[in-house]
Amino acid sequence: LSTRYNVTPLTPAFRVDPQFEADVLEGLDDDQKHIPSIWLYDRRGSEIFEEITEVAEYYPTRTETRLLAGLAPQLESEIGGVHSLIEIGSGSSRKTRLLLAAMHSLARYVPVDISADFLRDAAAGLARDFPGVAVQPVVADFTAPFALPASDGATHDSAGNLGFFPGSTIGNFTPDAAIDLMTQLGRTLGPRSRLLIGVDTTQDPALLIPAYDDAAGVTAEFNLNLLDRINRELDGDFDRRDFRHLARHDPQQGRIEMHLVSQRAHEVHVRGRSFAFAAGETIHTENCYKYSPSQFLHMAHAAHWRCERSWQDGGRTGFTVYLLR
Ligand code: AVJ
Repeated sequence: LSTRYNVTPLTPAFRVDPQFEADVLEGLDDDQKHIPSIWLYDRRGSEIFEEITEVAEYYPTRTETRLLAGLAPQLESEIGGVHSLIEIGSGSSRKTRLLLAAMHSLARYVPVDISADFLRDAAAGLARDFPGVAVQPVVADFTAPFALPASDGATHDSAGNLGFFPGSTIGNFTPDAAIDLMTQLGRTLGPRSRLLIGVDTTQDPALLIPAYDDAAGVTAEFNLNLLDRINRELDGDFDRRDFRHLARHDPQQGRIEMHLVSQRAHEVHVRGRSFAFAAGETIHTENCYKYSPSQFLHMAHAAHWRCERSWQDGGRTGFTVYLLR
């Protein structure tokens, strides 16, 4: 692909990401062992997450896709022209295709993702299918400030920037971290930009538990892949048979937690350091907050965004897509 690629050099698989190592060693040393959920998304993890989105019990993707299909035809006139679509945590960019197909003023698409090789493939596919749109992928941990690549041709006004943050990925952030992230996105996207963001809201355990612990075990596989990744990249000796996937709902905090539960007392080694596990002890690997509309709007306001429109699922999930300005 010969388009203006603004891609940081891809990290070869054999090179250890120093932040991954630091996060794992530090997290395994804590009283409640934990590893930031961002590390679930190596190439294999991103692939398994794609499988999750097709699992019958996992309702968010299907619900949001339906909402996006409905709102996509109105979006451009609602906003009054979009120059750049910037997707935060783009993954496969599957849902983005709905927007790209409906937006005729769009000049470029900037997918931002942590999984470099997964991103490169997704970007290449989109560039092929939407030849009129410049695709400029950015490999970045979007939780840290990142710069938009320079758009070539005439510089455009940031009012033409539309951020796209679907999938309820905002749910991976605590309320304070979500406010920080949305504030930072506002700075990155610029004055008078918009943000289209999907937020899951339900606290119904009957929906949530199966969605995060599906019968086919795809989510369990997603979670356990983290142990394989540590073994592969950090000389770990985890035996995945010693751990079980757990999804638990915390109604107080309004979130689903994913854990890996040690099945017996044993020791594990990572980078030459040893970590003791008691039977039943867990590694906390992900939080998925389910923010109600009032909670979410409160956070958005704190991050200096205003809601222009929202589209809510009429069914049990209450999943909502917001257009913020
Ligand atoms: C990608 C963070 C939106 O929280 O639903 C799915 C991740 N984890 N199943 C979610 C996830 C387990 C997903 N997000």
